[in-house]
Amino acid sequence: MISCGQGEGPRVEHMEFHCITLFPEMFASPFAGGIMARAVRAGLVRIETHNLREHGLGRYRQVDDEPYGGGSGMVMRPEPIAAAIDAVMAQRPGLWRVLLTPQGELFRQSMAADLARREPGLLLIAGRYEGVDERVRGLVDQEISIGDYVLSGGELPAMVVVEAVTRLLPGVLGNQASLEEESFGAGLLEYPQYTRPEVFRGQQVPSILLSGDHEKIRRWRREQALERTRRRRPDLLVKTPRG
Ligand code: 9D3
Repeated sequence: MISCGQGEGPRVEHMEFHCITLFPEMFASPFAGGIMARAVRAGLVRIETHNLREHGLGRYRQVDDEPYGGGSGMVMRPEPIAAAIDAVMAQRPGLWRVLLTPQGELFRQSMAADLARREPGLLLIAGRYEGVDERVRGLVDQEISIGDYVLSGGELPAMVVVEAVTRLLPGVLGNQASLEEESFGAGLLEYPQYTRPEVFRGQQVPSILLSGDHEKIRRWRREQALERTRRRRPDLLVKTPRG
C-alpha cells in the first residue's frame, strides 16, 4: 500500500484517488515524477491503493474462478471486490466508484473534467484475468475503457484516469496552461511547434514564426491546427463541442 500524504505548507482542499488492485506496487512509478509528484507533494491529491488479495476467499485468498458455462480463462469473483469496495467506502464515504473495463465508456477529456468535480474523490477498480463477474457492474457508478486495444488489466487505465484528472485540479497546472487547453486544445490537434535551432538537418523553421508578426502567427497556427485535424482526426471536427 502506498499512501501519499500532505507535504509542507498550508492545508488545502485535495482530491483522493483510491485504487483497488491485485498489483498495488504497479502504482508507484507513474506518480513518482513530474507534475504528478509535485501535486502529491503539494497535498493537492492523495493516492491510495487497496490490495484486493486482502479480501480474497479461503486459505488461498482466492479472487477468481472458472466461468459458468465454460470457456477459457478465469473470471474475478464478485465477493472480494464487493468487500474491498465496502471497506474503502466505509473509510471514505462519497467516493465515485469507477470500474475500468474494456466494455466501459471510452475515456475522453470531457469525462476527465467531470470526474475532477467528484468530491471527495474516486474509487477506481482495476480488474485482471478475462474480466469480472457481471454482477460487479451493479456495485459501481461508472465503467470506463481507455481505448480499443487489449491490456492485461485495469491498472494502467486507472493510472491514466488519475493523471488526466489530476492535471485538471486547481493549483496543479499554471492557470495559463489549463485555460488554453480548455478553449483551444479541447477540439483540435496542436499546431506545429518549433524551438532552436533555426535549421535542423536541413529543415528550416517556417519563416512566419521568425517574422515577429503575432497576428499572422496566430492565424497561421490556427490554419495549421485545422488542416492537421482535418487530415489526421476528421472525427474531432464533426463532433459537437462538449462542455
Ligand atoms: C477476450 C476478450 N477480452 C475483452 C476485450 C478479454 C479481456 C481482455 C483484457 C478482458 C480484460 C482485459 C484487461 N483489460 C482491462 O481490464 C481494461 C482495459 C483494456 O484492456 N483496454 C482499454 N481499456 C481498459 S480498461 C480496463
